Amino acid sequence: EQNIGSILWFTGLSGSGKTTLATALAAKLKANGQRAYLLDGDVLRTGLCSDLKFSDKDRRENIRRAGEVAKLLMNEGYIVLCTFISPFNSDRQIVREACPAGRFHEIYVSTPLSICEERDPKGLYAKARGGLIPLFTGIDSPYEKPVEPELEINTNDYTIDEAVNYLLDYVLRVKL
Ligand code: GGZ
Repeated sequence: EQNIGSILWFTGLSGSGKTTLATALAAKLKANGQRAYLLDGDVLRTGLCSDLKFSDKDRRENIRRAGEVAKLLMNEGYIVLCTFISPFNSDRQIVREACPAGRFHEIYVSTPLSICEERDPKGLYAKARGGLIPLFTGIDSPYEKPVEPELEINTNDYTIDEAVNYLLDYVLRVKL
């Protein structure tokens, strides 16, 4: 049982807290002796997906590649924490359906746009509002909320520690 992998798929707007939460959760899982691997949008986009931009078509291809890599790692027994905006329900659904039942867990990081924009850690929202970044998610490119996510967390309502413990409780409850 210990070696069955799974995918924790974090979806949400830029600046919603996906990477922060997944990084902290991965550290806790590793400290518990579990094999965890963080697959992050920003990282993939500098390498495997460096040919892709932000059209709907490129985002779709980005998620397809991310899903394929995640499956390889899952099949080696890893808990794969994926952090991609992944704005389209259909793309997330394709990855879900390619996983054995119960191995894909969709975590909706539902921090509202207003908060993400207020945080603006990289100044991207300001640039997008100023017309310097076209097709920015939430501004002039859509984000489709998950229909039935396994978990939802609005990072504006909790400290990072609280949020990570909430995720850890879930991981224990579903026995990953
Ligand atoms: C959305 C963009 C864009 C546009 C650059 N739209 O907050 P970040 O900076 O660090 O994370 C965002 C990242 C999104 O990459 P993903 O691979 O997760 O996107 S998707 O799943 O939609 O393929 C953001 C930055 O790239 N970024 N331009 N136009 N985010």
